[in-house]
Amino acid sequence: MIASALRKIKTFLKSGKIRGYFVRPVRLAHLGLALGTSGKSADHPVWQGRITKKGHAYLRGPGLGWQQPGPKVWDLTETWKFVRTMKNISRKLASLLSRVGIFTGMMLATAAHAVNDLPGGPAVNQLNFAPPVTKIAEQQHWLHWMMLIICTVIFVAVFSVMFYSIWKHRKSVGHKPATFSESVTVEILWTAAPFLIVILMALPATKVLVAQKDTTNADLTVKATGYQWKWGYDYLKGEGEGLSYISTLDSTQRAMSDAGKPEGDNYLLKVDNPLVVPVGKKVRVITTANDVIHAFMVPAFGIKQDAIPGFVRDTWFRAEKTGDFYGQCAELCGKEHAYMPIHVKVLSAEDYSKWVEGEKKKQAAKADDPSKVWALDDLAKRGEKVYAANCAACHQANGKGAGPIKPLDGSAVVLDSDKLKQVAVLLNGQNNGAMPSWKQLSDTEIAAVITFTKNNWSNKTGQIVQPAEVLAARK
Ligand code: HEC
Ligand SMILES: [Cu+2]
Repeated sequence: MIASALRKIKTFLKSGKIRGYFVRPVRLAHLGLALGTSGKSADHPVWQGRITKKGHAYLRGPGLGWQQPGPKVWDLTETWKFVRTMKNISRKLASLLSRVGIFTGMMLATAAHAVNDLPGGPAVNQLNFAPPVTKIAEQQHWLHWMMLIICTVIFVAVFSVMFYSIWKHRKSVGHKPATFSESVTVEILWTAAPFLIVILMALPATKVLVAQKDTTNADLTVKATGYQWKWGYDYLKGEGEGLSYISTLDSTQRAMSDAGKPEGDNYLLKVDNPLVVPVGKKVRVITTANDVIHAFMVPAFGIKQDAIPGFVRDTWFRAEKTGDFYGQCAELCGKEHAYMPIHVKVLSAEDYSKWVEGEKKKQAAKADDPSKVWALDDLAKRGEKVYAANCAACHQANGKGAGPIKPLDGSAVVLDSDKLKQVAVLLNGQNNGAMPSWKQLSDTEIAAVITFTKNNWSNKTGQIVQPAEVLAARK
């Protein structure tokens, strides 16, 4: 490295631009300095300079031979080395930057074709929080930016002072360290100032936090229950009281995921039955879970609340806009954690009333009379649907199960002539919940799915379980 640098300098000196006449006084001053000669010779027309391989400088003036080797002129060669390194670095940086540029350009181009922002849901290349739809979310944004700005200002101020001081007082320019230790003024200042700043940030943050937790005086109370892997919504109080349904991932989404071919802006966010709420009304969401911990999160509303089995937690929101808003289970809850999205549909007051009416009618029509006596074929047909919706994810469509999930095809429990055995498994679960309890299904649904399993695949028991038998077993 140094050898080659020297060679370059030698060529430069020999190039004629310099021989016999130092065109650049600065350079000569350098050499002169290195040789210990006076700077005056700088503009003498007939000085000649040369540098040996070892970095020694020779100087020849009028009437003088080559002077004995002076001190090494590393300053020149080092300067040259530095310039070369800097050039190298900047060239490498430029090529890296252009490569990064090309790469992101490609990514943006492909992404732009594939998906668009989902209003109320995630945006393409989203950096900021979701656009707020509630006062709370708005305040969270404000807090976030306020604190980020304060932190940035402090960061820049502290590091500027630090770097400036280090640079300005470095040893190589001859600075001697000060010898004082302890300064009461400074110590009081740097304790009091951060304390004040923290208090200033904590005050508004606490205000928002308290507002977030104030779930009183709700217009509507909905219980959200986390299941592996879906949400159950029960309207407990307010308009729509008594409505209750399960919200699962839309089956087309599951198919796309299985095929590895995502499509659409609401990929894995589309559900069969969204949570429907009225606009401008305070909605209290009570969260709990049936199996493991889940979490109910809707970013646009600024809410995120754990749903814990055996516990009840709550949160609230008042949506200020109608529309569709999306969230997801936000607590790792098993292998299909990514498949239990939350879709909240905010309707105007009239639309909401209409929706409630319609749902009430539907539920009444669907409400199965548990005392109805079914024919085997009808019940099994109904059971096939229940099975596909609830059981096939684990036991497979062919009833063979997988790994620790026992097969139902040929299972002793399913074939047993004591029908109550399987009824008990479905109502209570088995093996500490490895097989979950299905008591949230209706008597008819449970009776139907049992009848289906008892008369499908190689199971040909001819047995039928009537809803009344399930109802009786519940007690
Ligand atoms: C989350 C996965 C999962 C789902 C969903 C599920 N099961 Fe199971 N099921 C299991 C596991 C695991 C077992 C085995 C438990 C054990 O080790 O004893 C099991 C066992 C059973 C058994 C007992 C089998 C035997 O031979 O002991 C029956 C009956 C059964 N399930 C029926 C159903 C029905 C009907 C549904 C739908 C309503 C269903 N399961 C949904 C996981 C599941
Ligand atoms: Cu979950």
